Amino acid sequence: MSGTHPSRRRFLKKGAAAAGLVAAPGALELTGGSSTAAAQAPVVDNNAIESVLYGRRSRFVTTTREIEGRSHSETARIRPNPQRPSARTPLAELTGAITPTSLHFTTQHYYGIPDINPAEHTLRVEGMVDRPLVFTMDELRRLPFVSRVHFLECVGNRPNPRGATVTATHGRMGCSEWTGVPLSVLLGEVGVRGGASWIIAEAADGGRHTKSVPLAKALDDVLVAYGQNGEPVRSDHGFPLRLLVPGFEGIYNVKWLKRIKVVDQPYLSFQEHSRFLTPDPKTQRDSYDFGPNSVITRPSGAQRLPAHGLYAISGLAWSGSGAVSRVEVSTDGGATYRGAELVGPALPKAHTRFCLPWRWNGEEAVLQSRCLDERGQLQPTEAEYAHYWGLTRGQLYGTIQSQLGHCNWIQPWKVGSDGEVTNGLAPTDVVVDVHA
Ligand SMILES: Nc1nc2c(c(=O)[nH]1)N[C@H]1C(S)=C(S)[C@@H](COP(=O)(O)O)O[C@H]1N2
Ligand SMILES: [Mo]
Repeated sequence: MSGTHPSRRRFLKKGAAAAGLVAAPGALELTGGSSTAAAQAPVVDNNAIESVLYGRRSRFVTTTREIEGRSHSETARIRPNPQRPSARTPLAELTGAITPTSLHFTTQHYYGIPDINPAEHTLRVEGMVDRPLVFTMDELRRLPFVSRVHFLECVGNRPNPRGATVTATHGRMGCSEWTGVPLSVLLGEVGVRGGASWIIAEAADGGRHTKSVPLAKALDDVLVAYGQNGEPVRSDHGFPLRLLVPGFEGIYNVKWLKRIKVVDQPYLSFQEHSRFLTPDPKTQRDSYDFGPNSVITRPSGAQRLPAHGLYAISGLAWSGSGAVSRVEVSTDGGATYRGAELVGPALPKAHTRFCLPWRWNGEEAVLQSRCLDERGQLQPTEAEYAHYWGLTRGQLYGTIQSQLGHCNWIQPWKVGSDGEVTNGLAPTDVVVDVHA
């Protein structure tokens, strides 16, 4: 059409040329073969404004979380919505003690991740108190706060003979620096009445995730957290507000927190009830702090030692009771142990990285670690754990994790003479694995 403006014609021409470049299959063939990863990788401009405004990792770093399979009960009443992306931390790929927020495991039990506007979000603190209060996010940020490094672990983590990788056996945990208001400060503002002994924390998600926490714990080290690793808590971790209950099972750490009620007894909330499929759900009520635990992340399952020589045996140790005081590593399946170096500070109820130099001579080896915490508790072997609780191996692996309690026994990794690393636990017929 003659009326078309020249600049518009130029624009269309340019656009067509650009589209041609993108679409032309011959363009890539000129480079001598289109099948290399570099040729196929999306072009990422490290100098693009978006990359500078919010940093990106190199395109050569591609580690992601691992999506959980369909591990929940199929019972509609308990798990009403299949659209709940949950994922594990890729432990073998990480260094240091802090889990990058983007790779920190996540669990959504009910209606998925809510989209909460912080300007409209409030936290109500009420119940057996002198002055019930409603805090806006701005009001919470005005208050004295702390930052603490703590691990967060789902009770679904369990050493598992069928777990091919450390992500499969232990990937339902992460460790962040959490920032927020100590719950004791909020409880001080509202004034807890005599006779109160528990709090109930309730979420804003459709499923109303609700947990009872002993008042003594609430006054001790529980946080109402709005910060994670220096940023606002991410949506999948509870934006804009979550409860952080250091050392307790993940399920206590109520995300999208909207209400705290001070009460005089624990509630059998829907969340609490749905976990316990035994006739008497109260039997597990008293399981709180995770025990001493550790796992080797490198070398670990599905990795391969390419040659004889010097290796760092490295992993994570943690305890729900306090700081890690010592980690020991065995290369002979537990016959002998040596003390590992603790890399970085051993903070209470936080992941602590350990490292031990080891020269592999090409012979079969069984690598395993054990943690001693500041309370003097030592991580048990599978046999010691089973003996202590009077369980058979079949029960250890055939029982839903949340009914067993805290599965903190030692996870061995076997190094073959070919360098292949596999699970060092003896095989079992049945493994029940529920992402609790
Ligand atoms: N509101 C709400 N809070 C929740 C859950 C949930 O489904 N809804 N899952 C709990 C469980 S079982 C775990 S293990 C942790 C996981 O926290 P994360 O997703 O930040 O890793 O959140 C807990 N808090
Ligand atoms: Mo969990």
